[in-house]
Order: sequence, then structure tokens, then C-alpha cells
Amino acid sequence: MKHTEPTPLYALLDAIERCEERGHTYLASGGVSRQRSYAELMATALTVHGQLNARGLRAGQRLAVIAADASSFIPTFVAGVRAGLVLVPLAPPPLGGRQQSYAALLRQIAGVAELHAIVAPESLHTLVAEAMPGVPLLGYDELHTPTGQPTPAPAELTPDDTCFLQFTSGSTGTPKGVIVSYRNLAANTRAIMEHGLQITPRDVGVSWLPLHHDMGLIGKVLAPLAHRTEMVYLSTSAFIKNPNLWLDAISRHGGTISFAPNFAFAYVAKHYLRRPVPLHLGSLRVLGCGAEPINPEVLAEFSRCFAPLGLRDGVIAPSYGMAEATLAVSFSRRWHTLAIDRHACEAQRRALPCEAAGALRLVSCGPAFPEHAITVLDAQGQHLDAEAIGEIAVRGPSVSRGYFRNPEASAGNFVDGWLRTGDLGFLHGGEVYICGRVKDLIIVNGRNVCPQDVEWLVETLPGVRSGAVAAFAVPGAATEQVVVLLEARGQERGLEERIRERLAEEMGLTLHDVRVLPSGRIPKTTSGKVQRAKARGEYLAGSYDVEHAEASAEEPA
Ligand code: 649
Repeated sequence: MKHTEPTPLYALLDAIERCEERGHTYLASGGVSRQRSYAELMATALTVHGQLNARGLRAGQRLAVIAADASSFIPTFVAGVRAGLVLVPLAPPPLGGRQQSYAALLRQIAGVAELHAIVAPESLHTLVAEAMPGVPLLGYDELHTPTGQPTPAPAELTPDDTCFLQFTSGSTGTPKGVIVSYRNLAANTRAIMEHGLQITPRDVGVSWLPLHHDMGLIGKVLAPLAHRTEMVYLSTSAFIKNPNLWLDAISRHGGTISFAPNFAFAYVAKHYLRRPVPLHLGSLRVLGCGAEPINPEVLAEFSRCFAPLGLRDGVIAPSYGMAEATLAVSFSRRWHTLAIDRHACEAQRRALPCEAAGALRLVSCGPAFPEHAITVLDAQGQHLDAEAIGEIAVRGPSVSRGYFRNPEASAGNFVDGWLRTGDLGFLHGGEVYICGRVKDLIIVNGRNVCPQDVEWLVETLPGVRSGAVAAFAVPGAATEQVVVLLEARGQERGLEERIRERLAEEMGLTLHDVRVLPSGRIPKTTSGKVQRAKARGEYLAGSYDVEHAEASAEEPA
């Protein structure tokens, strides 16, 4: 079958400008929401384009944009597309401090991206000016003020031009900017919207995802823009403070599609059980889960919790992807699991289906999208058969051509037309199952243990914060040894002991060390993923020793 080329985003701007019947709703924490049609959004984008042009910015130059609230970020991004600029979306500073590491991240990105200008909310100008000296700094307010001059013509672009650079944090080293072309973006948008979601003009998307990260930016802004999908946005910080707001927004606005990482499913269900509110979830037809290993227990618990509120069966849809493949590479319509033999997995790296008690249960992330392929490679780069566990590699029109000005990293990950993902997993029945990151694997006494297995078990204990556990290996005398760091809600007495007992009973693991930390101490990426390698580095450097001593001192003897 011959596939036609999907239309690139820049060629859809006229159609978006004419769309008055659908648009965005921006929810504010105070309860006042604002609505804007796609036509109004484009009118603002034209104003911003005028301002960018007046400041001498020209097609091909790189413009960083710190993702503030959706209502100012989105038209600014669209203006950059219209101007033919290479956009560089950046995270806002993390909630609750860590300003120094944020400034360091900005400095590193400025070093790689050679920016021509940066747009930041006025409140961050001092910080940004210090972190990125010499980069012209623009404010959202000034960009949203009309110049009084005629609107510049849209830039002339081709599908191979770069739309944006998606910076990924990585656990160590400098951040890498994935080059996302208009062709990549259009291919992935088509796969997600037409094949995966079978989007219709009646759909309503709801998102609290960070706007700088691929899932929030492409999944919830750019793909919906291309299809002029009705969208409701609330901020990530509002969601973190009150997780009920997500399902409440779906309930009030008749949301049909939403996506979130696994931690959010656990977080929302736990919070809801403590503070129930009225909800009607019958409108939802796809509730996607991706971006982190998916815990089947969490999905089952979420379904049990919200089925009485109208959440329909088969709505939860696991999805797998990464920035290097633009966003998504696979999608599963109805979530299901496969149980495999733990011993064969850990000792021989084979996925042997097995229904015995204690089997390892993994969630299917579905088959590769049309025009895309998934394979599994061994350490030498040879293709393996189905059921063999190895490194997942991906091919297809969504796969980027590499990292911006980083030939070594590009040559390492983009090999013979395949993207090496760094994820460990296997294929079964044409569907992909992800076991975790290759580099995070814990090898102890000849067993290959996936850290999330340990982390998920720890998370089942009362008092442990969801998505705030890190398991990793440190060198030991004969074999590697396992360390667990976790953040706890309040003071749970005897938590360390309970963790050690549970892991010994359920997984036969003896822990070298367990550290109960205050909230916010486990390192995470700007999109909220636990950075195990960084946590390990900090642990080995002794960064957690002081707090640990203080925390234990508070406990009665
Ligand atoms: C993951 C992105 C998941 C990511 C999302 C499709 C209205 C509303 C919505 C809409 C349209 C209209 O994490 C993408 C697919 C969203 C469509 C929304 O459409 N990228 S990343 O580069 O930051 O990280 C990639 C890594 O995350 C892990 C892997 O290690 C991967 O290399 N990861 C997973 N691990 C286990 N299981 C999964 N399912 C994973 N997905 C990503």
C-alpha cells in the first residue's frame, strides 16, 4: 500500500486561522477559565510573529521558549513556526526550589543550542539573564503587544526543515537536542491521531502535562493543533497541588482523550480515595498511559476506583515512545498484560509465558504504528527473535535524524537506519513489552532485576510517595548490591524494616541500604521521571548521609 505524505504543520496554519468553531480552554486555579478559538489563537500568533520579526529574528535561527502558561506559550510557539524559527522549548523552574540546578541546565542548553534569543516570563528574567548571558531575552508581554506594522509573510519551509529541538535530560552528561523535522512531526501526528486515536471533530482533549516535554507538547498541543481538536489545559503545578483537578476537568468539559504517566494514575487514585469529589467519567474514550514503565497493579487499582464513576472498560490505553522518535511508536487499544517466568527472564533474558504465582506481569504497549517497525537487538546489535529480551530499536518516518551538533551521541544511538532506544524489552505476538532502561538494570547474584519491580513493591507500603522511589545497584565485594531510596509522607515508624522484609519475602532480595528521605530529594527530570543513575551518583557521593542521620535522629529509639 502506498502512503501519501502527511501535511506539515506550517502548511496547516491557514486552516487553523479559519477555525472559529473549536479552540482552547485554559483553566486557572482560581476557577476563572478562559476560552479561545483556534482563529483567535492564530491572531495572537500573528502579533507575536510581527514582534519576532521586528527584533530581527529570521527563519532558521534558534529561539528558546520557556514554557509558561499554555495561553501565552502556545501562540508564541506557533508564531515561531510561522516565522520558520527552530524552536527550543524549555522547562520552567521546578516547583519548590532547586533554582541552581535549573540555572545550570539552562547554561548547558545554551552551550549546545547556540540560541539567537530566548522568550521567558518576566518573573524569570533575572535568573535567565544570569544563566544565559549574551542571549537576547524577550518577555511574553512585549511579544503579545501589536507592533502596528503589517504582519510579515510566513516563512517558506520544506518538510526537512527543523521544527524544534527537544532537549532530553539524560542521567549524566550534557543534555542532547533531538532534531524534530516537520516530516517527523507530521508522520507521528498522523500515526497518533489517525491510526491510534481515530480522532474526530467531536473529541475533547484534556491536559495538565508539562508543555516543554514531548508528550505535552506534541501529544497535547501540536497534534491537536494540526487537527483543530478542542483542548482543555490546566497547569502541571495546579494538578500536582490538587490531583482531583484532572478528572474534574474531564468530568466538567466532557473530555474524551487524556494521557498521563503511570505515577499520575497512582497519585490520582490514592488522593481521590482520601478526598472524593463528584465525577462523571463516561465521556472518556481514551485514557493513555505512557512515558514510564506501566504498573499493571496501578492500572487495575485505577479502574476499580473510577469504574463506579463511569470510567468505561477498555478506555485505558498504554503507549510507548520517546523524543528521538518524535513521540509515540506504539499504542495498545485495550490494555492487557503478559505473565512471564521470573527466573527465565532474570537468568536467561527470555520472556517465557507462565501463569504460575509469582510470575512477572508486564503491560503490552501494543504493536508498532503503520510505516514504523520495532525490533530487539542483542549487545552486539544483532536482531533477536520474538521473546528474547534485549534492546528495543525503532525505525520509521517519525525517527529523528539525530541530536543537534552532537555527532558522537547521534552515531551511538542512530545506527543503520534504526534508533537504539536504550530500553530493555521484547516482542510477543507482534506487541512490545518494556522491562526498563538497559543502563538501570540491577545485576545481583547472576539475576537481572528491573529496578521498577523493586520500586513498585516498595510503593505498595503505606506512607511511601508514589513515583518517588529509586532502586539501583552499587558495587559490592562479590556482586552488585541493591540500594533503595524513597520519599515518605510524614513519619512512618519502622518503614525501613518493613521494606527489607517485603523485598526479602517477595523477591528474595537482601538490601544493602534503605534511605527514607524528605519529599523532593530524589532527582527527577523536568518531566518528572526518576533519574536512577543520578540518584546512584549522589548516593555514592554521600549526599544523602546528612539527612538520613537527621531523619533517624527524630525517630524514638
Ligand atoms: C512517551 C514520551 C508515550 C516520553 C504518548 C502519546 C488529544 C489528547 C491527546 C492526544 C491527542 C489529542 O516519555 C510517549 C506516547 C500521546 C498522544 C496524545 O494525543 N519521551 S522521553 O523521551 O522523555 O522518554 C522516553 C523514555 O521513556 C520511557 C522509555 O525509557 C523511553 O525511552 N517510556 C516507557 N517506559 C516503559 N513503558 C512505556 N510505555 C514507556 N513510554 C516511554
